[in-house]
Amino acid sequence: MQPRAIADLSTAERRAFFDRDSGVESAREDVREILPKVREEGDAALREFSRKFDDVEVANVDVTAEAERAVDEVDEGTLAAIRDAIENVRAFHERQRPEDWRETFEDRELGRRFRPIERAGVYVPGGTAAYPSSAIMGVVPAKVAGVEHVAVATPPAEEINPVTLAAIHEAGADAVYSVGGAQAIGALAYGTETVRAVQKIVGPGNPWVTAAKAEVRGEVEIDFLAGPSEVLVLADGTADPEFVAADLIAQAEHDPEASVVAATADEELADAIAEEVDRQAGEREREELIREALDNDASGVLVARSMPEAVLFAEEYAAEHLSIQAEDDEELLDRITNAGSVFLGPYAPVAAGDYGTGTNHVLPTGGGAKVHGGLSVDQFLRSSTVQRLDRDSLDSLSSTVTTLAEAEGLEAHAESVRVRLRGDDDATDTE
Ligand code: HSO
Ligand code: ZN
Repeated sequence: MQPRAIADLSTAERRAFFDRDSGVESAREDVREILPKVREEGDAALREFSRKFDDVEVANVDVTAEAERAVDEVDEGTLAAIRDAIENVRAFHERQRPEDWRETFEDRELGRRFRPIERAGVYVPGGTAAYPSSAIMGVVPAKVAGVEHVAVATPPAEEINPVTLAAIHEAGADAVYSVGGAQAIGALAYGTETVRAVQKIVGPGNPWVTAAKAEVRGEVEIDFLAGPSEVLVLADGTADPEFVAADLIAQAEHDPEASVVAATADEELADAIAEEVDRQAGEREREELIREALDNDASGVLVARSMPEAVLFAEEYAAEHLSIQAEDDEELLDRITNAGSVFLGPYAPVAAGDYGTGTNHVLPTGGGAKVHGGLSVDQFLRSSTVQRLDRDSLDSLSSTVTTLAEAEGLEAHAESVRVRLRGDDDATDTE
């Protein structure tokens, strides 16, 4: 891996970093064939697609009881780690729960109340790795929000990973379905004989899952489109190249399409990071996958002429994970607005947030951090606004309301105010 100067990047090279293609567009056509079949044929379609795409003959689509039993199959150490992660994620997400409030504005009592949606679906990916951690990240916030029915869909297998099943159960899922891919999203969106339709679907997945989420959006709510993992490390001369390289490699092992970037104004550090990346990649179990991600056009070690130039690059990139390994990390963070989750200092590897600090790892990718944040409790809540007026507060507002109502030609609106205030003078007279 050769460091490159940001100033020397061609327009096409810059675009590769900023317009990260998650492969979702090319999956859309397939998904448009899968979803209608699920809607029309229900469970039969789920079984057929599991046979076709996962090469599995699914006995029971509903594996809720298996998830409960899996807890006994998992060794003690793993179960303890699952429970510790759940505790940390719960504690952080409890803190996000908004309070209902009422306040007086002049003489009007106004407020907001928050109530959970009733039914949520969480997609837990399978694939080349198992993702018990993603089960925790999806289910726990929904439960903390108070969602009554939280369903999980995860791809079928001869034997579904017991650690994934145990994590799904321990996190508090109410129903677990053995179905993956676009068909899982269809099942959660439309419902089948076995699968209960939900109101909102969250969680990461492969391009077919993501394309299916894009397709059902409108009929059900979704969190956002989450593609391959990304990390951008902003580093200064104080950073340890070994740590920076390890963070790049860790996210690279997720996906050949992962985008991993280090940006620094220190040329020597850039060389050291690039060397470390090459060396460490050779020592990793998933070396081949890692090297593919490192060769990706959206990955690289970049040299800026100054830290402000590196910051500008980070802002435009809008990383899913932003790691700042620099002496003035807080000052650098002050200048950043676009980032899904931020990791400050040399001892905050992204992997800590992936599994256990308590923050959520379901985060916007592909620049999505410019417009929304990661999965959180409020995404499972909706709010109602509340107002209470007494006769005096209506009186003081009446001219504003009746004037605007008449300007809109909505005389009955104005009258609904006047009818309440008629005889107002009498009322004051008799006081
Ligand atoms: N880094 C991934 C989440 C994950 N890492 C799951 C390990 N397991 C996307 O944020
Ligand atoms: Zn990760």
